[in-house]
Amino acid sequence: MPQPPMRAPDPTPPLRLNRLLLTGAGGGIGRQLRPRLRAHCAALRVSDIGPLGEAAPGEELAPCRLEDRAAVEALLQGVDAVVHLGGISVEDRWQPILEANIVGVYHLYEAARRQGVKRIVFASSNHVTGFYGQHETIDALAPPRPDGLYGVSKAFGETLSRLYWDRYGIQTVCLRIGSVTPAPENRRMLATWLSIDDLERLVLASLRTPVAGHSIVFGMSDNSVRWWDNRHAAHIGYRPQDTSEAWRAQVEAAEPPWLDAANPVVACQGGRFVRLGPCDDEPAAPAGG
Ligand code: 15L
Repeated sequence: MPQPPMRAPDPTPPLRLNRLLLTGAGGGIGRQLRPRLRAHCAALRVSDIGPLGEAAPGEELAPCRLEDRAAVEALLQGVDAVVHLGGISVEDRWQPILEANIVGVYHLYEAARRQGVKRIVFASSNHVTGFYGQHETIDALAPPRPDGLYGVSKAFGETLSRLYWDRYGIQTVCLRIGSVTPAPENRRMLATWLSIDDLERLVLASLRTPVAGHSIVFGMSDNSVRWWDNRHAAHIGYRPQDTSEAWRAQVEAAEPPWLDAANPVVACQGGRFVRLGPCDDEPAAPAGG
């Protein structure tokens, strides 16, 4: 099916970092960002628990489990900045979320503190605020309303990174990433869609801004349907170039305009995530005698 043309990427000059660490480099978004980030550093250290493939010129392969404190410490040695995509990126059972997204993120920030790493771009998620309604517009100051354990774990990462900014001066830009797919797949994604080119722009802006402090940015393209207001992140200088509007006709033709306001899956910003998990349901223990 022919796709609407994307706007041409803007020619941003390279960042010229010495060594950048990309965690989660083997995941869906990581695999796409990896070649794009390589141009911006002398060395790109790539990490994941899964396969990383061959090292391209200028890359260092660093397989790592985030729950392994010593391994994370070694991972951050000699690094200027981190783009942290690692960990669980969907709703899951508590134990893997605890290990990767709670303990793992703590290890990352502790290692950053000890190794003197001063800038982290943290892949948070729109699921930190997934229980807000699709009729609402929220900004970074709206209290979290996570739609599952995954959203809770990302809210934890945002809060932990806030502590490490306030106490240790480690700057973090938390990206509440929407839906990174080649094209918006449904009506919800007309609001949440983030093109991979715009995500690259957002990551680079987050690395480039001289003063990031602790910032929260909603990761969306220049969509007309909008639930998120980035007014508190203007200092990041993120300028999305793509828009879901180009796919509106296709999406609307495929999905009739129904809305069951009582159904949280279509009424909440988090979409189907609001009905996933917690996933630890086990048969009830037999009643005691
Ligand atoms: C996310 O946080 C997930 O990582 C991704 O798989 C999508 O489900 C996305 O949110 C979304 O909300 O569409």
